[in-house]
Amino acid sequence: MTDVLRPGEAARVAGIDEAVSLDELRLAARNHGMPLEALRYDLTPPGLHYLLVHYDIPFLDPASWRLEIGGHVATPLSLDLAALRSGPAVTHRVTLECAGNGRAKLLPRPVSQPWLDEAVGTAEWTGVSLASLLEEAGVLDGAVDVAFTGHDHGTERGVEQDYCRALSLSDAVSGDVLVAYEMNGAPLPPQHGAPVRLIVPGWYGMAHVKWLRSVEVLAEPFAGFQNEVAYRLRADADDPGTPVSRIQPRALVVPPGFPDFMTRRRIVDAGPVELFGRTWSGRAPVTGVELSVDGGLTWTQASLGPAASRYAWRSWSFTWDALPGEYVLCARATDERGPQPVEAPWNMQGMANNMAQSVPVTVR
Ligand SMILES: Nc1nc2c(c(=O)[nH]1)N[C@H]1C(S)=C(S)[C@@H](COP(=O)(O)O)O[C@H]1N2
Ligand SMILES: [Mo]
Repeated sequence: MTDVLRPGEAARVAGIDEAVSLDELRLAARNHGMPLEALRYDLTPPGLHYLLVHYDIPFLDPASWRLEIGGHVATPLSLDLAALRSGPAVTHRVTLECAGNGRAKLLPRPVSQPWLDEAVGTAEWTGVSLASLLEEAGVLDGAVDVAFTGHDHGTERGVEQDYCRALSLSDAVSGDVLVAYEMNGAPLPPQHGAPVRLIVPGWYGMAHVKWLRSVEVLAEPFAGFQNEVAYRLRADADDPGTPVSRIQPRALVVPPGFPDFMTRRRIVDAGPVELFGRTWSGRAPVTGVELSVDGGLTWTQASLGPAASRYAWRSWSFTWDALPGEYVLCARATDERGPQPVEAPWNMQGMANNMAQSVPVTVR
């Protein structure tokens, strides 16, 4: 059955025994994750970076593209790509993660893009600071929010819309927000927002508006769908919920050994096994990573690698003396606000589930 919801209808939650549907499979085939073995790269090669597109990837001509900056400002700006590129360039290394990462592991499962653990990637984004563009436009007194609109258009739960997200004015002008035109030193690929996207370091993916068309300064609080309806942590359909914002702490391990084709269960030879992974958090720096080989019953500290950037993942490693048997590896990160949970934090839309990853392993 196709889920075309009427305006205002809540996202659907699957029945306890309901399998992933063709609609969810279609979304999963369009929106791919990062294969976990690519955690090895400091910078994710663009084809391996996860991808999430609500509607269609728009077909845009960079030569005629313009960015309109307007609303509650003294001097509206209309910039082409050359004007944007002539501004002072800034580069930040940023880990992006979809707020729906981990959704498919929730029970019952909210029906949407069915991510497991892999909706993540790290890139170097180059562009102009949003704060400097807003300063040039001259934000007027009384401004509260800034709305960012993309060129893509669709319907979602019965509401027709351009993809649009807002930040508060204070979040928009602080925290190194970028209007980015390069990913890892090359023009943005179409699927990642060409020619220009927003980058909001430390925030879940939904804030990083791709195919950016306009920046509008608002004197009233923004009430658009993606902020008020879609990206909220709700306990049930009547709960107005709280907005999803910064990335919760997470650690992932590169699955060791080799996989079984169908189940992806790992097979490892007994002896010392060098485990390697990444950890990140958008709310506070990660202070530690712990590893469990018994499914989360007992934990041991792993070693953290150097912190290369405050907005990007960090490596960690652990030597496991593996004896023959069956194991479930788990990794969990801690930041100054606490560790990742071992139980999934359930909410209606399956957002911000940072429950610890588990990897079944057979040691032979
Ligand atoms: N215009 C637009 N921007 C968007 C989206 C979108 O559908 N349209 N998806 C958002 C979501 S939900 C995520 S997780 C990130 C994904 O960025 P990536 O595909 O470059 O990894 O883009 C965000 N920006
Ligand atoms: Mo997302």
